[in-house]
Amino acid sequence: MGISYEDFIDLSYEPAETELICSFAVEPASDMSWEAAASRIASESSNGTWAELQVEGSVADLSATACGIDEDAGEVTVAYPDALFEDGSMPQVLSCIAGNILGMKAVDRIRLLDCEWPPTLTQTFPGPQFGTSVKTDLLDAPDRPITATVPKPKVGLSTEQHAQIGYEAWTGGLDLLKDDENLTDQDFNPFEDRLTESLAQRDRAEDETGDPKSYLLNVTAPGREMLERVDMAAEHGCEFVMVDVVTAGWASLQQVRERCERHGLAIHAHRAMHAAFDRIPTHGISMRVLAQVARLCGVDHIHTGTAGLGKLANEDTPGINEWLHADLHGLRDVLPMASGGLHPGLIPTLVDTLGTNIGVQAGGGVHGHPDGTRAGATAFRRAVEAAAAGDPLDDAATDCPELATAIDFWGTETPR
Ligand code: RUB
Ligand code: CA
Repeated sequence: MGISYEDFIDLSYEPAETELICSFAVEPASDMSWEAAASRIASESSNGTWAELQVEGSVADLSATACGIDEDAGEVTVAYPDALFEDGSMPQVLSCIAGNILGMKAVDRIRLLDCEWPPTLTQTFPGPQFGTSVKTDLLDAPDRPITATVPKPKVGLSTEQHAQIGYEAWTGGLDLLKDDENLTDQDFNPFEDRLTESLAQRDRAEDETGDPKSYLLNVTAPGREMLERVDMAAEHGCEFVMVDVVTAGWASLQQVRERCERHGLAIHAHRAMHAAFDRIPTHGISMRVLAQVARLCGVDHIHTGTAGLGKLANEDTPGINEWLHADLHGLRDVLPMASGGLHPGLIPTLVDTLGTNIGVQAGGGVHGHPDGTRAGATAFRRAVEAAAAGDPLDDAATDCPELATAIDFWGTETPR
């Protein structure tokens, strides 16, 4: 039998419950009809090619079907049969649904907007070990966002300076110290020294405050080295590791997730480089899908932006967070982290928009406080508590001079 592009489109097709459904925003090339573009998307992302093929047997069972075209919305829906996918392999899944099609000449632009993950495929992935339960099980923050800070400047601080900033931030009131995305194992702040010195300061801060404190240690590295760093984090008593999930890659993340299960370590996902995929709204892969992929692979936290309040461009933070909190065939939920240009004056609107089942993170908005890191941490924590309780920020500032100073200094402006 021959298979060609027409075999990959059936607009009356009703997908089976086991199929993965993907929606794409599409701009067909000028010489392509919607049907021609849609059938090429389904073909190239499953088992077709440009030439008509003579095949025997059941190979057509692996073909995807373009089953919906909405020209007004500019969207195409494609259903993928379960047998097309290797169980639990995110690289393989993405090589289908977000692979060659992104460069196909039949479309001028194409963006993977959203996926409906079927139970069968979903359950071949581990999902998060802890998810939002870290708020209560590892930290004492049932009713408020957890709070984190990243030392600034991002790189260049010595190990001692880094750990000291951690101590100030923890004792000032924050739950988490976080490494920055490009701080890994450099001469000015070697990995193992940073790990031991930061944890020593964490223990000191825990003793002094009586509150649980934790450290998001960036273990991002090539291959085996990353797993060794995960092992070291566990040996020294970390509760979390941080991974730059996009730059490290999904296969590496899957390996880390497996190793973290052995140690009971949670994973904080930084999304540096996501904007290469999601910033141009008409092309690439949406942040929504990147967050879905991260959840399946098993991160416990992921950065999802600030709903437009901070310094970075974000798409639909509330919608992504809602998806991360919702049921996914028994997989655990994920705690979304809001970060990038936040400071106390932005927190009431942020919490109003995103709720309290999130983490909030500030670098400049803590360490740039006129009275330094500890005062900045106190102001940030107080702002988060007030917002979670629904109290006006100005009222909270009356018993927190650090917050009053922060509000005077930064107001409620979005930084650029
Ligand atoms: C925060 C910071 C984080 C970004 C990441 O520092 O640099 O790495 O928030 O962005 P600051 P996103 O608080 O000084 O801006 O969370 O959007 O991935
Ligand atoms: Ca950063």
